[in-house]
Amino acid sequence: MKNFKLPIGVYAITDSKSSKGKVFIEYCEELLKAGVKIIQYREKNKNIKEVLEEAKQLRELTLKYNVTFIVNDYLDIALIVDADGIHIGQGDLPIKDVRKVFGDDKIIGISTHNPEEAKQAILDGADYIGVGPIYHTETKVDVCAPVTLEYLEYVEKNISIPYVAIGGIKEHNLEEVISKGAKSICLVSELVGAEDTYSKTKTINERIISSY
Ligand code: TZP
Ligand code: MG
Repeated sequence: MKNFKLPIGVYAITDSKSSKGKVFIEYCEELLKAGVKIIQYREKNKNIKEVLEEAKQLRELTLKYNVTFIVNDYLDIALIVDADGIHIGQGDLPIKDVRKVFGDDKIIGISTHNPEEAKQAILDGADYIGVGPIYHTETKVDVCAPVTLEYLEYVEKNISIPYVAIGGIKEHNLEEVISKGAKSICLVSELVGAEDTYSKTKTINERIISSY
């Protein structure tokens, strides 16, 4: 997508593992009501029909709230539900091939862990990159060691496309991430697993926005 910008504030991601049995569409609505402007559907533990059903539900909700909707991993489901974008990992289909099928008007994001991957993402035509895990995280399995604030600083200074900081970010270390210049920040378990997802998300989203 031409001139894509990530919205300043929380980049929300769904996660059934962190959600402590909450009803999927209910905690999603809390995230959106709290002011989140982008949400990624990410589900690693359900079968394809359940994934499709939830993706359809969240697509409806994001249209109602006018929020950008990204699907993790599943190109077929992103196409079926007409998502705004897809988020892929280093081990997934190459960006160039995804672009051929998904089209120029769609958003493609890719997770990166070092400067080489970030530079390659630009060459491949990614619209934004994920930068993480900044800190230790339990949410993503088979994740690499934390990339630390050092890689975040590198991206802030050297990478021209938008990025989202992710991984182990909580209310207590949020300031550190903001201080490096991150404007789009993803907290998964901290928000999805919060006792009051709405209030926690609202507070954190406003803290990021008011820093700029
Ligand atoms: N990619 C890198 S870390 C991560 C993903 C999807 C999970 C982040 O979850 P949390 O709970 O905010 O550490
Ligand atoms: Mg993936």
